[in-house]
Amino acid sequence: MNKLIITCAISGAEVTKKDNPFVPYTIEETVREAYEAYLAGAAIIHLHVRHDDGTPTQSKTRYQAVIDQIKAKCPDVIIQPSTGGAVGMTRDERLEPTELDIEMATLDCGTLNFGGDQIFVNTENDIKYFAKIMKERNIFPELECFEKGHIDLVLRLNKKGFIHEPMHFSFVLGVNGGMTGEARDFHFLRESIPSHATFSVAGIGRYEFPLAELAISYGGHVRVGLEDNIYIEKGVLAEGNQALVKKVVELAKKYNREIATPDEARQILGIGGSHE
Ligand code: KMH
Ligand code: ZN
Repeated sequence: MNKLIITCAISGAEVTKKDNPFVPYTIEETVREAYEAYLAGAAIIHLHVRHDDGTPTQSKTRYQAVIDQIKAKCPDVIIQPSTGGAVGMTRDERLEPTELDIEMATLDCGTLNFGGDQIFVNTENDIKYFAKIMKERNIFPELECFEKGHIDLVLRLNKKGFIHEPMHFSFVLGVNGGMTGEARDFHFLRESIPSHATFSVAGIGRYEFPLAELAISYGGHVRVGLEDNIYIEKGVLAEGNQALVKKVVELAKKYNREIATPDEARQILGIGGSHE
């Protein structure tokens, strides 16, 4: 089977040190978490940055400082800044990290409730705009889909020429307001994308490892990390992102999936090639 690309979502914008003290805020903490995840086998670091007090920010200056230090420790790792940011941020704020010299970023492909009164807004025009900017800046988008309707929208926008090949989907399942991450959901989504497209799963909370195992067994790729799940097992907090990545590496052994290096991940996804 193809090699397994592991992405580590080291911090996110919502989870806090109160939830798990290993959630990184400072530049030093963020670099440490990224490097440890890389050492364990993560080819891609999905990156959000925070101010030192934990407040999420999309400041390109902050991103640049973090990226420079991560790259100094592991130059080959793929850094994937978030363009989702945090709920309530403006389009331009969210797009700030795309002004940097980056090769990949997330592209959120639909609106959804995000718990309580929160709505994570990604209108059709937002998606077209984000896709256009990423294309112009030669940034490979990871297509974040939180439910089936988001995939349908991506496929429509692909047909109309707003979203380009090669398409790499991320099924983010288990958000309070999005689709659950049961096996039937996984199969429904996997069968809804073109056979030549690649996909990764990001299971939120208790869905993280069951979905990871399903994706591994069906040739997909996996995202784990404190952004998505703070526990290494039921009721036991993960002592950092590295532990979560190591658990995926162990699962991969069971299915004889080797772990992709960052350069192998670039090849599998088609990053850096000429995009149609
Ligand atoms: N923090 C969420 C509102 C992404 O990184 O692209 C959005 C998010 C998705 O985390
Ligand atoms: Zn994110």
